[in-house]
Amino acid sequence: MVGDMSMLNGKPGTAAPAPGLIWAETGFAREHRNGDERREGGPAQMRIRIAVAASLFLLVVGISVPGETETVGRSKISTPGLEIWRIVEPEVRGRVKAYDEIQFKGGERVEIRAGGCVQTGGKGLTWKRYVDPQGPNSDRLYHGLIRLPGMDGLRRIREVIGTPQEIPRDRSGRLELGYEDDDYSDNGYWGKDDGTGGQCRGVENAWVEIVIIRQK
Ligand SMILES: [Ca+2]
Repeated sequence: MVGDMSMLNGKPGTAAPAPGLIWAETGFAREHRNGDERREGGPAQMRIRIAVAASLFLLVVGISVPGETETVGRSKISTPGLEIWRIVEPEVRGRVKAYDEIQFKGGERVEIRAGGCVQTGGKGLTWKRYVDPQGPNSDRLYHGLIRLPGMDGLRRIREVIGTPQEIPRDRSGRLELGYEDDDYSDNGYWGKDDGTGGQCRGVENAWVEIVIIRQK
């Protein structure tokens, strides 16, 4: 799919917009409406946002798409110096899953965004927010997890959202995403409901975006 301009033919409101446009629309929309995301105003943050805005602008107007790839549940936009991954419906049926195609090198800066809801299983309304779950046992369960090279172990995604992460210079490796639960067998994205206490009413299925500033 690299450089395939046919991917850009979809228009908002048509039955099957191009995947890249879905991304652009949802990415911008989330900047303004998703309470899971915290924003900071530092120079690094600004640099990332400018880079992302520039790449999405090029994508939307169709001037140039340096590289776009898509596999089931994952898509990537890459430009020189920048790579953006979107993972739709991250795995929640196990403690941890490695994403081998998403690789980091020492010195790279990474921004993480995430949101949406997950089926956690059980009786009644059982969907919960992926980043900031609420309801019984949500103090110890139901959080989406992440591990980047250099992290001692899995961390809750909510702890790293909005704070640019830097990969230690002597480390490299792949992305790992995980999930907290005491029964993984009934998890997934089936049987959508409004969630415990209505926390998932009108909320999409879980997603994670990884923005990587490549070292020159
Ligand atoms: Ca469960």
